[in-house]
Amino acid sequence: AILFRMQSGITQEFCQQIPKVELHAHLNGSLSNKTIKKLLDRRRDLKISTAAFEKGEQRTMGDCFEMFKVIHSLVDSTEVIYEVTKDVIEEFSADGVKYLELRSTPKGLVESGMDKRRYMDAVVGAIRDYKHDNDDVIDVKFLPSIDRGRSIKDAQENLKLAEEYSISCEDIVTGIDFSGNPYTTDAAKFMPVLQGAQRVGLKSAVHLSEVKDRSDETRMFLSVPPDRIGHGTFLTDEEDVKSSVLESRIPIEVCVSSNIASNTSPPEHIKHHSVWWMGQEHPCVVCTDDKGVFSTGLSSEYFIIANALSLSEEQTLKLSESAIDFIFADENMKAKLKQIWKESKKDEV
Ligand code: 6MZ
Repeated sequence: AILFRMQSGITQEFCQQIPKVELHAHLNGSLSNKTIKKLLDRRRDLKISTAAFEKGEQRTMGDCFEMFKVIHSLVDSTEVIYEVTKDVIEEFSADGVKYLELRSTPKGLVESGMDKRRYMDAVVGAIRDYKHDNDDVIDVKFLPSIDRGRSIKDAQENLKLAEEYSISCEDIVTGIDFSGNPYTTDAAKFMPVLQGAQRVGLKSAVHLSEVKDRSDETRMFLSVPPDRIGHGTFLTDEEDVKSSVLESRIPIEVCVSSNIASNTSPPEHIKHHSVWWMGQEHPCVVCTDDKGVFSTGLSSEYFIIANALSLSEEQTLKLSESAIDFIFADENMKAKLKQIWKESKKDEV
């Protein structure tokens, strides 16, 4: 159990120690250096330069999407998907995450015989096996992603798979993610897909206003509406958008390091848009986005937020607990998690 200290100033250790919920993690962006190195060593034939992986925090949004391409060339079979999914779950668990929603774009690759269905099976299988082999230390859900950089046909296929797996694997697939390069400008074509997801009862986490000047698109997607907002970096640019989000109480998934590294947020933590939203008591969930690509972890993100907002230890724990209300899971799961938080407070001083 956690021993609360009276003094102010949150430590990295404290953030590591508290139970946490991770709701915005792209599988292939979450591969650690260790996992990448393992894959690079195995695939010397691809002659991938390691330079792309050495930039650390000096990465623009463009660099990130270049990195995803490189990572995708390494994660090219169902065996590798299965393996890296387990690695990522293990790392989140070691960082104190008790409930994780992993999102990933189902892909097919003719060369390795991997089709989208096998991709789904590999992720679901890894989640099940990890839980089984590790005494239920972490609960994991899978949100198939729709990539706005790809075609509408691709999106519809992913939606269909998400729907099918939400029936056959209802304990694991509970919703979808809408993501991809935010600079693509024809996202309107995906409206029927988001509406379709809602119609079949899938929850949706939608990247909104991650980059500037997307207010029309944001208004359109907000009309669905999504169940959670990814980033929402520029939601406050337009009065009507800002007030409709405030009124809707749709939670915002906050990814500070990702936004700073991809240059959509100023480097000072205190200037991150989430500080304004939290000041309005709007629901916000601290997340990592791509812990590998941005060299971060969930406890580091809590450390950043807690210090930017001068939170006490109690307030930081309360913030991590508040995320439980926004998970894409049923009431039993919420009750199970609330019990974990309760236990962690037992020795409060
Ligand atoms: C939008 C992002 C993202 O699906 O192959 N992705 N989409 N904004 C971001 N901010 C930095 N970070 C990651 O994981 C990689 C994919 O996740 C999405 C992109 O579509 C990227 O190709 P998966 O597991």
